[in-house]
Amino acid sequence: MKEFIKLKDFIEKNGEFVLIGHKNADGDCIGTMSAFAIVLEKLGKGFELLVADPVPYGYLFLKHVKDFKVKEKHNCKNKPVILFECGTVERCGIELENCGEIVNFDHHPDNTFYADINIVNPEASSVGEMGTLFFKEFFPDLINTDVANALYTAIHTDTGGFAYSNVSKNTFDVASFLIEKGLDNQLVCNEVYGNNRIEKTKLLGYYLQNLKIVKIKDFNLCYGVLTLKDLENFNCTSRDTENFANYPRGIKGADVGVFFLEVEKGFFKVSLRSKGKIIVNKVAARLSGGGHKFAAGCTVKGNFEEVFEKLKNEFLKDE
Ligand SMILES: [Mn+2]
Repeated sequence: MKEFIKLKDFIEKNGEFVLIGHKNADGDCIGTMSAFAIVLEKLGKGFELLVADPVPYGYLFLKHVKDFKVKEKHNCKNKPVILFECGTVERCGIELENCGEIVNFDHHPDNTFYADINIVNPEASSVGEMGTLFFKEFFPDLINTDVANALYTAIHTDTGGFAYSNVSKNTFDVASFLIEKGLDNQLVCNEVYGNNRIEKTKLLGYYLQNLKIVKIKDFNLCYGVLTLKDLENFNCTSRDTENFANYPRGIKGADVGVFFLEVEKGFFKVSLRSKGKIIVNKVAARLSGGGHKFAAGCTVKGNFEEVFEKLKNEFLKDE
């Protein structure tokens, strides 16, 4: 990408950076931020790492992730900022003041190109894939096992383990390159997928036990719901529900899977996943959310029944 050279200049000319992820940052976002932090450190640069929500436990093994600060507001003091996977500045969920030059590093098709440097590639499986290509081009000697593990975490989690429609030849090429650079893929998979709290696994059991499947027009939607009360009953928080959205789609006969998670009293985060027949980001966008064609989300106000009706009505409006 020709914008990569602008990012390289941006990194070289500045000394202190603010790296910021999107709200409810996922493995892709967190892994890529970790990789950038390691490379910046090796270049002798300073940085702060900010997110709006606590990092899910499975990513805490990545370098610098324990140093992520959870913030509602932040004064950037005119330092340069890199926003990861934020289609708009607001998407970071942190109220930012006095941003310096901004880099927008994303792979979502609904990105609004709001920054001074926009590096947006909707063809990429993940920002981890984009980050790997960037480092491979400009800082190949700085990619060690820690960087490779962080980028591989990003790619592996955002592609469902190389399973989704976003995977391309590039995705496998960068994975292969990361192996050359010392990737410990077993460590990554054990940490990310093999380290679940038992409370989380029991919550997952309850969630799966209560999945339902309904027909909307000509397609089947499978969904699961967790309320704040459910989380409390299982001694869990929203941090324990990462990837829960992928299970309903995995059901035979389901075209779309939906996970409804109550994130605040009377507000549900709605995560939509499609097997490929139904496009879901249009519906999410009409409910003030967004995302990819086959993986999108939004937050909707109401009790569960109201939220479900709103979503169903949006699907009915689709041609
Ligand atoms: Mn991503």
